[in-house]
Amino acid sequence: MNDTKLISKDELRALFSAELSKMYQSEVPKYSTLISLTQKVNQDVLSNHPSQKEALIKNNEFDRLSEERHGAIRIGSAKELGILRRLFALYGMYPVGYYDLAPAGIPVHSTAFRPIEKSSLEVSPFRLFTSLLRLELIDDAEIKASAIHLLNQREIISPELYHLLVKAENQGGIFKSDQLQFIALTVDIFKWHQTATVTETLYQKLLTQHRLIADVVGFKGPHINHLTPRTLDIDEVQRLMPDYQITPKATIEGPPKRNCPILLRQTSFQALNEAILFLDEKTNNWVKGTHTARFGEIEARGVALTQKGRAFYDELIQKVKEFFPGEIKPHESHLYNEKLASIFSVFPDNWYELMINKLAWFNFYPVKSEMHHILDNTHSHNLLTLIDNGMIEFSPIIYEDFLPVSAAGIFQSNLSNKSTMPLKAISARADFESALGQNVLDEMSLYEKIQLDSISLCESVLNIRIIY
Ligand code: OOG
Ligand code: NI
Repeated sequence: MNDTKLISKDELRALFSAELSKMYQSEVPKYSTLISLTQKVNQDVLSNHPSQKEALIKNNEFDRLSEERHGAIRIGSAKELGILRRLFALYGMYPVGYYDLAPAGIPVHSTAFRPIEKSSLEVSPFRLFTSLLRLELIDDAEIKASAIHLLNQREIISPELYHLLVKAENQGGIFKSDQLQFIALTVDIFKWHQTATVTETLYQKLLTQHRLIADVVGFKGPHINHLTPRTLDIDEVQRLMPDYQITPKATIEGPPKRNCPILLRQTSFQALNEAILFLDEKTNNWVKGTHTARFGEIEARGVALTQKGRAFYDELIQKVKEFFPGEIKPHESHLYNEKLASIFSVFPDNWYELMINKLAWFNFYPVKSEMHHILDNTHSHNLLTLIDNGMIEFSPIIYEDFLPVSAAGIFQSNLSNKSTMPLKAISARADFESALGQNVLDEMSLYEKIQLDSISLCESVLNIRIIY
């Protein structure tokens, strides 16, 4: 093998995602169950709806589907965020979006590390929702000091991995000969540690501040807390979960079931109560305890919305929250779903309307046709006319990001209800970006670029200028 050949970031990310999934399956057997269930439901959808299969193939989404997942991690310090940003860049994963969870009473702010180019997304859209604890929101000075002290001492990256990282930064990527070790050492960062790094007394104190604080500060590293497969029919997975001995949360987060799916719908099962060990400072023996952090989640993805579409979505979801401000109980789920559907009935539910009203982002394709030569290239053509004349077709650009209201719902359903903190809703985006070492990328610009590139391609194939 040629030692100094670089492996592509896309290939590296696909392997990393697969290895992480393998590890999490061995750690959390219920995650394996969730994968089997999702695969079964996806198979059924594909065989019962050949047109949906065709659409996926056409949109280059078919191949990525079975490998598609996102994960989530929680980290404790600016230093950790900075180093992970450098590491993920080598996997072609860049920070997109700023999510402030403080208004929902959760002491973190987050970004999603993900690929950004269309061609990279087609190879592996793997994303990691990464939350940084906001220790400044701990009000107890003594607990805050212990947490900061512990996190300052913690090294989440091994010296071997740091060495490979610096080498890769200098040489412009990972050599094929280093790839296996690089991936294995990266996966290691996110493994579960059964032993806490704090005494039970301190753990209990951290817990009184917030469950998330105990989850981050009490352990050696940022264990992956869930991996989420993508399903083509989330309502069906939700319905079947109990048959697989999995209890889902009462409702699916996000928009209602629609003919033309928008954004993101998610559901999860309760975090597991897991056995852990604390070191008893008096006897120097390990003592048994429990910790709840890791859970299961599945999601269905639809079209990415434009600023206009997103503002409309936010307005409607806000209305729903006004009717159902707290966590929805299982016996209320029927009422909730009815209300959700009725409030969203004003949101257009066919692709053409979403497109002409510029509510969503689309890929445009020139249709293979002998008619092209009749197009007069001495003047510009209107995109809509070209669509109406059958010269151009379009398909949805899939949403690759997250939703803060849904994320808050997922966080909360896995913490206890008591676990929200009354936090002042002060956004700390500048602090987050300075810890990160760069500004987060703007998701809207990324979708807009994909759409514009697709129009440019139509222009060059049809040899005309197009106005949109
Ligand atoms: C992340 C919760 C949010 C999502 O998909 O929006 C989330 C966490 O619990 O760390 O997973
Ligand atoms: Ni998630």
